[in-house]
Amino acid sequence: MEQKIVFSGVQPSGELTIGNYIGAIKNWIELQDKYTCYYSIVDLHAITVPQVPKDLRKNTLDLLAIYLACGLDPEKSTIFIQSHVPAHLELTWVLNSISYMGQLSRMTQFKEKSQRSEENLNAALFTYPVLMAADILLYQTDLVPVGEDQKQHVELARDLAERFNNRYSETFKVPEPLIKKEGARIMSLQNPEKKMSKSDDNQNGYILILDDPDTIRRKVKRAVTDSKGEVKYNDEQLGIRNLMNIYSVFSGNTIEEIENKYDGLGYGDFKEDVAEVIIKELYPIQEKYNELINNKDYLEKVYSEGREKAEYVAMKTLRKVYRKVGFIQR
Ligand code: ATP
Ligand code: LTN
Repeated sequence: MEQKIVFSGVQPSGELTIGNYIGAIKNWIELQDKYTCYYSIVDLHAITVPQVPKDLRKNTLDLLAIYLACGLDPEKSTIFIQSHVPAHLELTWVLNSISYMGQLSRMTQFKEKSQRSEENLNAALFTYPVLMAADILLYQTDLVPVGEDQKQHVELARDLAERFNNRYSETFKVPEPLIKKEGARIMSLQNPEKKMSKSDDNQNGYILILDDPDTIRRKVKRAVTDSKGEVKYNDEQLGIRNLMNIYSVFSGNTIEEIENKYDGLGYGDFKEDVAEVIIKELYPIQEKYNELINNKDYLEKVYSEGREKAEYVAMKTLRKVYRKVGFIQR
C-alpha cells in the first residue's frame, strides 16, 4: 500500500507563538516517520499583507531554522520555500478559474483580515485560499495537519479538487484536514475568548517559541484567570481551561490527571508549573535554533534540496492538469 501524503505550511510573517507550535509544527514531527511529508514556508501567502522585504527574507530563514530546531528532519520530509516552486502559482491560476467569488468571500479569515485593513484590500488576500488549495493539491495530499482556524480553507481545497475532477476527470486526491483535539485552538493569555495570535497588539497575550524563561514565567503569571480558585476544566473558567490545555500538551498529562494533581492547590502553584513545562520543552529548541541560524550554508542546502524534490512532484501534477485543461504541451 502506498504511504499517505501530508502537506502543511506556516507563513514567515513574524515570530511564531506556542499556538503555531502546538496547533501545527509539533504535530508535523510525529507524522514524519509514518507518512511522506511536505512542509513548506509559505512566503507567497505572507505578502497578502504588507511586508518589509528585508524582514521577509529574515523571517523566511528564521522559520526554516525553527522548523529544523523543532525536529523536522530533511532526511525524512521535504522542506522547501513555496516561492521556489512556481507550479504553486500556475495551479492557482487554473483553480481560480473554477473558484466562485461567493464562496471566497465567505471565508472567515478573509472577512476578518479585510475588516482589519480596509484601505489595503488587495486581490491576493481574496484568492489566498485558492493558493493554499494549490499547495495542497499539487502533492496529491491525503492529510493536512493544521489548527482549527484553517479547517474552512482545507474544505475549500476539497471542493476545488472535486469540482476539477468532475469537470475534467479524476486528477486530484481529495485531502482531509488533520486537527488534533487538544491544542487545536490555543487562546490568548490576556483574552481567553480570542485565538492566540502573533499579530496581537498585546505581547502578554502570546508566548513566542523564542521567548526566554523569565519572559515566559512573567507572561504565564499575568495570564487572565477567574476568582474561583480551582483548577477545573469547564466552560466557565476559560483562562484556566486554556492553561490546562497548554500544560497537557507540554507535559503529556491528561486533563483528569491535571485536575487531580492540583486539587486543593491555588492558581499560583499551577501557573508556576505551566511556565516550567513550557520552558523545559522550548529550551532545547531555542539552543538548536541559535546554532542553526548562524549556519546559512546548511540552511541553503536544506531548502535547495527541498525545492528539487518538491518541484519534481509538483510538476507531475501540473502537467496532468495543463493537459486536461487543453493547454498544448510546452
Ligand atoms: P496571524 O496571527 O498573523 O494571523 P497565525 O499566528 O494564525 O498568524 P499562521 O501562519 O496563520 O499563524 O498559522 C500557522 C499554523 O498555526 C496554522 O496551521 C494555524 O492553524 C496554526 N495556529 C495559529 N494560531 C493557532 C492557535 N492559537 N492555536 C492553534 N493553532 C494555531
Ligand atoms: N493558510 C495557512 C498557511 C498555509 C497552509 C497551506 C497550511 C498556506 N498553505 C497549505 C496548510 C496547507 C495559514 O495561514 N496558517
